[in-house]
Amino acid sequence: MQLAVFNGADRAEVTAALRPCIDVRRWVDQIADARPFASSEALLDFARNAADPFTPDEVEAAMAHHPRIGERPTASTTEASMSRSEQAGVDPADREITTALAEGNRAYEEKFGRVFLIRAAGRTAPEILAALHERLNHTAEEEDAIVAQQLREIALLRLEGVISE
Ligand code: 2AL
Repeated sequence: MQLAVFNGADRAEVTAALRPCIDVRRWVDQIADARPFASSEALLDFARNAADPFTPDEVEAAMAHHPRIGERPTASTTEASMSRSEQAGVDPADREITTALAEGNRAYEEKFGRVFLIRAAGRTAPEILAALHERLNHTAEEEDAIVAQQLREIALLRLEGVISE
């Protein structure tokens, strides 16, 4: 969507475009209400600030939308297609890496009680696996901060993809 269209569109259309970036109503509403933006950069800066911090409830709600790494969603929603493209570095046919990721995901979920979440775009499968192994050593508090940061990075990258000048 072009920035000029985003600035002038009805609220419903704008919130529908923003929600697949991250399903946090406060973030979506604050951005929709702050229009018009003078540039994509101004929009991204505003969105970055509105995402910092996310409350623990917002993190939990947003997490529910993210499939496990290595489990590409097949749905035809915008969110699922964003997720597939973010996970493009993980080849589902590579059994060695998908098995290692599945084992790591299981261990992570057992320890932290939620899905392992990482900004996958721009990362190779071995990089994701290495991060997973390292993060398994963290405390719950350390992971809370990392997960919120990964959600911010995913939301901002998605927003960048939604808006053009
Ligand atoms: C994801 C996803 O779907 N996209 C991304 O960047 N990370 N999932 C995850 N569990 O980390």
